[in-house]
Amino acid sequence: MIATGAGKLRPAFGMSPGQQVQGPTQHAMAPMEPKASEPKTTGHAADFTLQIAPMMVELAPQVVISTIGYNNKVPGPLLRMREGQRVTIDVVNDTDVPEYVHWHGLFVPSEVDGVEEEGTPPVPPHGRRRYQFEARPAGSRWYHSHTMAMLDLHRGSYTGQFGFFMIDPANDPGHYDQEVFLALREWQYFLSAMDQDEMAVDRNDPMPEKPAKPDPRQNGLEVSAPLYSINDKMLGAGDPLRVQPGQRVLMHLLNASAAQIHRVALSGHKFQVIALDGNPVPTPQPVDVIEIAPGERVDAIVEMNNPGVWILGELRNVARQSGMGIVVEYANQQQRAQWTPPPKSRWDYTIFGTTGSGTTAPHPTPDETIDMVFEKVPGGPNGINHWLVNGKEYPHDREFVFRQGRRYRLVFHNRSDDSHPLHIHRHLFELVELNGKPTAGIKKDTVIVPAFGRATVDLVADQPGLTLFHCHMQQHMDFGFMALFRYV
Ligand SMILES: [Cu+2]
Repeated sequence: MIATGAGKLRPAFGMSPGQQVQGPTQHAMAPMEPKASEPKTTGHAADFTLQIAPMMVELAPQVVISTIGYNNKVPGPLLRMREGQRVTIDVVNDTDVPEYVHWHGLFVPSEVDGVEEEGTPPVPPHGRRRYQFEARPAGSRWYHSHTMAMLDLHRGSYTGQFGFFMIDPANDPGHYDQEVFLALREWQYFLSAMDQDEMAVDRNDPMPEKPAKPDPRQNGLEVSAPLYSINDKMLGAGDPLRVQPGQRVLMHLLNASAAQIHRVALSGHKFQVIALDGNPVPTPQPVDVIEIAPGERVDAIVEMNNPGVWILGELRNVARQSGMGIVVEYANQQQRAQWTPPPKSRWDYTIFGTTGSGTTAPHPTPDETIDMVFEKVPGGPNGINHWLVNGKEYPHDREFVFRQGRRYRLVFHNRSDDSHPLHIHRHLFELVELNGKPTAGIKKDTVIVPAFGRATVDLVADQPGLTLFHCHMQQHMDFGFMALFRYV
């Protein structure tokens, strides 16, 4: 998905045929309607329509998979609008099962957040539902299916139901020459005891939550996949990303995977990271490698200052050779695409923040601290790993409670040997500490808590309504790794 034109907004996108950007239609905004489930009663046309239906994806010549997608595209149509705009989205469900479309990273009420646990009504099978909300905050958001999949690896985030949702700020800083949207994905998920996600854990890492004795139980099944892509194409199968020397390319990276944390590099280049989860960082920094977990977004500018033909791809050879990459081709360069492994580097969110110096505490004192402890139950029914939040699988007898206007400090204790991307709905949090390293100013909605690690985040409870919290790996979420916050 490539959009050209420096910072220009809709509708002037140079996209491949059939890949049309949906822009809001111009019309007078109707007053808010009652919760619409009957489209006949709605007074005006929607700004966007998403149709959920089975589809085929040609990942490469002669490699075609079947999945469920939005508008017969993977990713679905780019939904783009101005911050604060009131948006109406009709969702048509041409499948046999109820669906939920979740607007990830937006401040929207529970009734339209697209989450069953929060009380959003489903889009019924062969029916439709209208979602209406105000688009905010500005930044790289996304939308995706939020149904439970359990043992059905052809539902929820295992499918192609995901897309980019860009909310442009009132003042677009856009100092770039080209903008690209890159969604990382795997396909044809299966269950296996081999954990592909496992990245060599650095034994020197602080592991503040590591128990004294290792768990003797046999590990259970996790989700793996044989095929990888960026957007809908395996490495080499799609059009290259064509660039000119001297260009500044703004890359919107999204990990739309159901299961895997990815690390990517662009041979011969650095990424200047400017935003995490769509939120500008206090200290933009150049990095060789971006690590991005399911649910996360990273916006980075790449200075095209090294003419050639290069591969932007996953660091693990198996993932890149199975498709996770895209060729970056400078004008008038014809050689074979090159992959050169990046210098060894460690992803560290805190380098993009500000550090508290001396006596000035960068974070206001929280009104309350909530400790959340995450543990794995290896194996279990069907050999699947199960997950506990404070000793219990979801649902919990007593939910976690927010009082409106209060400032909360959430401390995530990961007592498992996997890293987990933890996501909270309808709110942003600020990273306070990661494995003992303090930081400030980094606003996110999803954070990787490393294996046996600890992350502390602050959040102001200012979005009344049920609020779901979960690991963004579909299988972990389905098998216990969820909690519900309730406002009192
Ligand atoms: Cu997880």
